[in-house]
Amino acid sequence: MSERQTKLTASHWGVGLATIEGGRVVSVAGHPADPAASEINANIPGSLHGRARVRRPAVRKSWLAGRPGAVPRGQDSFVEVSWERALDLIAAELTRVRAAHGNRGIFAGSYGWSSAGRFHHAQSQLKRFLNTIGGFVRSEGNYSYNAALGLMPHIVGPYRSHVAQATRWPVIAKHADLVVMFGGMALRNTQVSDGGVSRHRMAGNLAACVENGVSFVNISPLRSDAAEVLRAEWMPARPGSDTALMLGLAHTLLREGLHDPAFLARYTVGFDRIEAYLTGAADGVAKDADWAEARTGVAAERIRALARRMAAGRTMISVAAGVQRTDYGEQPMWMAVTLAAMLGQIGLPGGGYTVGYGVNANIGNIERPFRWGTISQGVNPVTDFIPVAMISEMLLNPGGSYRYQGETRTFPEARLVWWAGGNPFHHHQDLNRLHRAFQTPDTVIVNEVNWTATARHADIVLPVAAAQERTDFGAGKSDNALVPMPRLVAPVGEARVEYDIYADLAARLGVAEDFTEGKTADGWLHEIWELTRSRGREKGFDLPDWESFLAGDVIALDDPSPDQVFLAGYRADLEAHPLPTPSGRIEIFSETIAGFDLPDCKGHPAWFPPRDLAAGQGAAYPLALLSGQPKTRLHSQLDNGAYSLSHKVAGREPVLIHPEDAQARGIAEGAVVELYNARGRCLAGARVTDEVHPGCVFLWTGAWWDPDFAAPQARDRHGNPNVLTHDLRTSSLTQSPAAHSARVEVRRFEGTPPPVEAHDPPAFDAAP
Ligand SMILES: Nc1nc2c(c(=O)[nH]1)N[C@H]1C(S)=C(S)[C@@H](COP(=O)(O)OP(=O)(O)OC[C@H]3O[C@@H](n4cnc5c(=O)[nH]c(N)nc54)[C@H](O)[C@@H]3O)O[C@H]1N2
Ligand SMILES: Nc1nc2c(c(=O)[nH]1)N[C@H]1C(S)=C(S)[C@@H](COP(=O)(O)OP(=O)(O)OC[C@H]3O[C@@H](n4cnc5c(=O)[nH]c(N)nc54)[C@H](O)[C@@H]3O)O[C@H]1N2
Ligand SMILES: [Mo]
Repeated sequence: MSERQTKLTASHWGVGLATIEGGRVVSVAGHPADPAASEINANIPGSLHGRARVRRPAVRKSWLAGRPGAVPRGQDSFVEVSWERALDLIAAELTRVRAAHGNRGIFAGSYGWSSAGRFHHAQSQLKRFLNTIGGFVRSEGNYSYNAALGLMPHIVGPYRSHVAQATRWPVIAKHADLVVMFGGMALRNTQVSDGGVSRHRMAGNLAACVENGVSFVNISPLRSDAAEVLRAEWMPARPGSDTALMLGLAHTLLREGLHDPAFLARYTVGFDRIEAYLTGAADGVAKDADWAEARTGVAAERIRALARRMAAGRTMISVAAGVQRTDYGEQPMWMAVTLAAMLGQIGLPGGGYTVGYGVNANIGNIERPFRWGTISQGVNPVTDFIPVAMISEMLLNPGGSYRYQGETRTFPEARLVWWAGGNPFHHHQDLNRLHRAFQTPDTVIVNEVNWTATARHADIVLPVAAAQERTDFGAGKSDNALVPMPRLVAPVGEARVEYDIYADLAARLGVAEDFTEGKTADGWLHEIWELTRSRGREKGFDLPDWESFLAGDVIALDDPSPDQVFLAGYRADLEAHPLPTPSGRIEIFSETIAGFDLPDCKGHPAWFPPRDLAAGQGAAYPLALLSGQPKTRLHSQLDNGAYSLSHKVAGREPVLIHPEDAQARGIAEGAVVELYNARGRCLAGARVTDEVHPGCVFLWTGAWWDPDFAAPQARDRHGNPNVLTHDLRTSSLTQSPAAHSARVEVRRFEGTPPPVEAHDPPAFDAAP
């Protein structure tokens, strides 16, 4: 009989208790101390030991044969090779590209979440390695809240630190009367936090708000973006129309004298400009509630009533990150800040605004008490970067120019692309365009656990150990706990720990000592733990030594500021605590942004209709496509696990469609449907539900892209929304992804639907 063991493991969705038997992980349960453990854990066994694992290094057949263009990337077969051969090929290619093009020819932005674990962080390891040989072109920002990262410093201050300073939910429970949620506050998203989450507190904290009589309004196309316990009033507005709705609210406050002129005068600059825009003095159009009704579909009387309610008590305005992942996504945030300033409650407990509640498990619930130890990525001598969502632009337009933060910049020419820990063929928009873009480099290298669509677009694929196959420790970027991550099982096939791969490559390139500093992975773990321990000691925490920690349980530390109120210091004394903006105040009008003279972002918040609608696509493609984060997995990770598979419909990703829209198209629950527009098409399984607003369809992100290159528009058989989304950015201010703004039409799929092949490995061939 094989031995049965239980060990801890950490992931972005929480602490798991894994049962190991016969060298396999057979189940993963939540930690008993977690009040709302995530079911995503149930995906781990099936995915970890699944058919899709990359088991041996593999090289694309045409590339290996020296005819790289013979078959397009993503459509070619692979030849498995030894580690020696794969690393020799990479070392030779790195040397060639650096000699011919310099390190500016290497693009290794490598955006993606990879896995939890302080040391074996895929991106950090790759970047550290490349920095020892002269660096690489990086990417800036993220797909999550890029417009916030780019806009907020101009108008209030740095976004990341402001999110860390978000008012705590227990404070809201105690002081707020009303929470107005643009984009809702989806509990499904609060399963996750970057780097890990030890306890899921959000559901409990929201329940406490309701017990204390706080009311919630859910302004979102999806009713379930508000947890049922909130008994929220649902006020669905047309996707992409939040700025218009907020302008209508602001106009009502102004006209009825419900705003706070004293607050505006003392704490903000530029209110006169938005006032002129609201009244129509600036452009002849009053942005009143009737004007807003025409753009949002929300009745003018409802808008007026909400404005009065917001002014009558303590109101928290919340904007979900999803709302800024839209065309002109900077505007609803800027307008939310303006609206909160008009109410005059910024800096008061339970009042003001927050962009990002619900974006992860910890915002407003907990913070880390100090910075955990980490491995240095070294110094990158290449200063070039691209905004993260311009990957296709860069690959298709080398040398081309673009605007970003007021600058005019030039795309570098990427000859070698290296991705470790991300899945652009899940995360980027307009995948058919990305497929074309990925044909342009000389060489693509991908380190992967699984045969994702991105791995299939590589010339060289390196099989890497999954998080459960290596020893590490977990510590979330916004969490208060340290989690031992002992290795649970040996890596499958020939998969290796990435640190060891780079150490071997560094030796081939003569920089072994620079990369390893003479240490093994285990040596680094000791060092990073000691660094964490000493930082803890400075804050009065007494942490055990590495061996005791690794053998023990989760260590939870105290919340550094449980009573936190966002911008309370600024409100109390703005001379002592000015904001880090040019004026030191909240900038309702920004001279800086106005000075950039951009067509798609003015000096004050303004209304721009969504692009596809403005371009007249509304008639051909009458449905708004929303593509939020999936409840059953993290992005594309673990899509081949049991929990994710259990929610598929007819073997495909479910698409939520309102009964009226379904009936008009003859679509029944459970049917296979085809979603299409000018950019692409995909199959999905119909879930007919009034949870989604009429005129909107909702397709979760993360179903592994399964293109059928023989079908029109390389039809995806599985239901990946990014074959339908456009990859235009929010605006030329921040160049952020705008995935939530797309239009589609849906029809019943006639005939026998083709099988989904995305969870199988690609075709393998003998050496050419
Ligand atoms: N349409 C649409 N698109 C979206 C979004 C949306 O709302 N709508 N959301 C966007 C957002 S917010 C985000 S953050 C992105 C997420 O996009 P990604 O972060 O790229 O998505 P993941 O599926 O988490 O990809 C991580 C990959 O890393 C691999 N991996 C895991 N561990 C390791 C490791 O240790 N080493 C290596 N080398 N690989 C590893 C996994 O197998 C997986 O393929 O998607 C974006 N895309
Ligand atoms: N289970 C799970 N949790 C996750 C993740 C995951 O993959 N799985 N990913 C994590 C990551 S990386 C991130 S960045 C966060 C993302 O967190 P969010 O950005 O908050 O999540 P989304 O699901 O993209 O969007 C939230 C909601 O916004 C609504 N919405 C979309 N467009 C509009 C609009 O124009 N107006 C209004 N009012 N509402 C709109 C949609 O109904 C959607 O459900 O989630 C994190 N949490
Ligand atoms: Mo994200």
